[in-house]
Amino acid sequence: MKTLWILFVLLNLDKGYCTKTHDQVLSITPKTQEQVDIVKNVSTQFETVLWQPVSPHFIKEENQVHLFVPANSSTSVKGLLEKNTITYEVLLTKADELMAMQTRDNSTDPRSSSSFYERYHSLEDIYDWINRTIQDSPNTANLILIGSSYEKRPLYALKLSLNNRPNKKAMWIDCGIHAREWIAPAFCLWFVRHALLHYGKNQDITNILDNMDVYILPVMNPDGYLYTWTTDRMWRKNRSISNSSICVGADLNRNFDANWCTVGASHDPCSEIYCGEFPESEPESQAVADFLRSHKDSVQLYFSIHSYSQMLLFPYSCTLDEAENHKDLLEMAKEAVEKIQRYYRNNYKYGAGARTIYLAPGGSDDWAYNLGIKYSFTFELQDRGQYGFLLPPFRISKACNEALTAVKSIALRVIEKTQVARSSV
Ligand code: 0X9
Ligand code: ZN
Repeated sequence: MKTLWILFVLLNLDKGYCTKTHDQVLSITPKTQEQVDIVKNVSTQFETVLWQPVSPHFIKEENQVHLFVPANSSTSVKGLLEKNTITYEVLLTKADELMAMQTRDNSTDPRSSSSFYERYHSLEDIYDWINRTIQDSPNTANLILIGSSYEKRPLYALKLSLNNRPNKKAMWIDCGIHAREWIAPAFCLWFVRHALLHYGKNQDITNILDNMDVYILPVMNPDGYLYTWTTDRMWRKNRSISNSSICVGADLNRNFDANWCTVGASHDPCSEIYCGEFPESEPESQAVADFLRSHKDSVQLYFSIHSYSQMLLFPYSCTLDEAENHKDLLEMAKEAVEKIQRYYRNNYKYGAGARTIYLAPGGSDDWAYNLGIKYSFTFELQDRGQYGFLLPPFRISKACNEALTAVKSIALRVIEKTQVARSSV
């Protein structure tokens, strides 16, 4: 009898009668204004996280909404959508399993093993990696402490300086301004490895490093990044405590002094696009701004690495106005994106931020641009929503290689342009 009962349970499990509910990501397309309002409500009233767009304010008719729905909200959210005949499909059926996959085998391995770079790493491991990198390459990689985070974690940048030419120019790359965009820190590590391993062997990276020093900040938002590993994988902002609200964190990419907190950012500390109390109120954005201010004569090229949506953006995002060298920026972005298409068969959109995605003031790229760094880009890496922020480790290599191709293409153009400019004075 007991055996029969076990058999019965097993059979039913197989048929799915006892199926476990999972965290999921839904792609929802509201078709009318009424449906837009319902989707906005769903994203705020239920325990869900909006992946795309970044804030309910941007939800529009016929535009896809990517919504992370934890298992416990699944029935009510889907029920409500169905009741209102709102079209949706399940983008990720088992997001919880993907999350588990992303943190598997994250422990420190010898960096010689290439698979180290094809995995995501905890903050502690990244700090450890930084230390080992400067120890292993003492003549070429230097450690710079540019400040500390709200919770007093160090903000370490690496300076890659491969030769001692006088008056060398520089480029800056920051990664992980938004905590949940894990592919971004992975890219910073990828870039450093590529530079140190291929200098003198690969013509492009050699040319770049012969003409430019590279400053790399692998994790611009360490408190947020740590929080995504320990508590909430979907966290975006930093972890600063507000004195006017119980909500935590400011969006560091709305906290720079570029049309700060105008349309496209929010004064509400509970919003994902909260601009902070005042420009550079957050220690992380202040540290980056201070560093760039004091190096503005040498830094010619700025990159901020984000995900997801596959876009190469340039100023402005804080206004619909065109940047003064718009044509140059457009040409560089176009060339970089064409290379990605040619070598990796992947499509990236490109253009001025405000016209390509949305108005988003207070961003680091616009601020750097206004400081005088005339080649300034924000890179949204893979993918387009298939996995979104939960891009699996097996996709890291391609995502980073295609971004690397684009970064190198742009850096080479900047070198070319500025050398011509310098030799003609
Ligand atoms: O909204 C952002 O901050 C960026 N997109 S993300 O999905 N990674 O959050 C885009 C930033 C574009 N540049 C500026 N807003 N300045
Ligand atoms: Zn981002």
